[in-house]
Amino acid sequence: MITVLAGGVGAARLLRGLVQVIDPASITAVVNTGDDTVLHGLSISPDLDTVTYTLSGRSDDERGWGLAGESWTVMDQLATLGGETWFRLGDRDLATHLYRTQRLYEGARLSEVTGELAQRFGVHVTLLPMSDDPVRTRLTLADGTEVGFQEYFVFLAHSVPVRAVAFEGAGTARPGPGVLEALREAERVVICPSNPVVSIAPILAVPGVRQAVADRRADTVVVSPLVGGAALKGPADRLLREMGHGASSEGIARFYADLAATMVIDVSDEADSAMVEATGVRCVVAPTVMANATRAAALAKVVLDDR
Ligand code: FO1
Repeated sequence: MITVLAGGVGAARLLRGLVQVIDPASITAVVNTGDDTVLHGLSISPDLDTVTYTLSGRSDDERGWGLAGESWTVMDQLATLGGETWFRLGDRDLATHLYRTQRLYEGARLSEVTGELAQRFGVHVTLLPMSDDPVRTRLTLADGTEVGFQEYFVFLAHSVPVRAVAFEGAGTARPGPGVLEALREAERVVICPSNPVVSIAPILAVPGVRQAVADRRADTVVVSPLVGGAALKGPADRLLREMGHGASSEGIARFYADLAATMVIDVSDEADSAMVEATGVRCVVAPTVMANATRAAALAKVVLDDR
């Protein structure tokens, strides 16, 4: 079994590569729920949905979230009513949130609902929420105001400086069912090229998870989310700098030094490999920009085969 720590888009891309190279049923994804939010009374789990939709082949890859061929009738009507429409919920996507909200209301756990949705979407990778307990990423902006993740990422278009990041509820959250076992039993643990500060860190903040990954350091490989010191999408480079880690291959290596023995960096960053190795992390250089499924499969091979 291969176990991956997954955020949103970057993780979905690598998973799409992994399922081409090995049996999807042999892959378990521990997915970030720190982005989860309640809007219009609906329970929304963006990273779980992005991974589910992408693996089902029904995601809108252009947009990076939600479903392909989406219509926006409800959002348009809500706008005429003066409702909140800054967080765009497509008509089909809404069905997912209605289903999840109803099941949670009936007392089902997020992990159960995630399994039901994965099954309905024909996804054979095992998707595990990092926790069934609520963990919410909160950001304190440079001006002192505190906002929820989606307010930062969408409403503010992550275009504001951040002073601190916290994961509300992490202290009392329990690892989701199967999470620690998946980390202990995996032949290989893969940390996906998701945002280290707000997509991977919340997973590691769930008590027991960081240690479980550290215990597997020799078998853990991380794919850098940066290419040339920049994120391909989203605020990873800015947040890494703002949190004092540095937006570089070396900064990423230090961020994960006690968790992963190996790091994959892009060919354009080949010159960084000596510095990465100086941090005690073995460096593998390969194309990490997953522009299409073929490139994703090639990177998946590197991630799996290299020991
Ligand atoms: N991202 C946006 O930039 N704008 C949106 O309106 C938006 C809506 C949305 C709805 C459902 C969903 O699952 C994701 C959505 N996202 C949107 C992406 C979301 O903010 C990110 O996927 C994560 O939270 C960060 O990876």
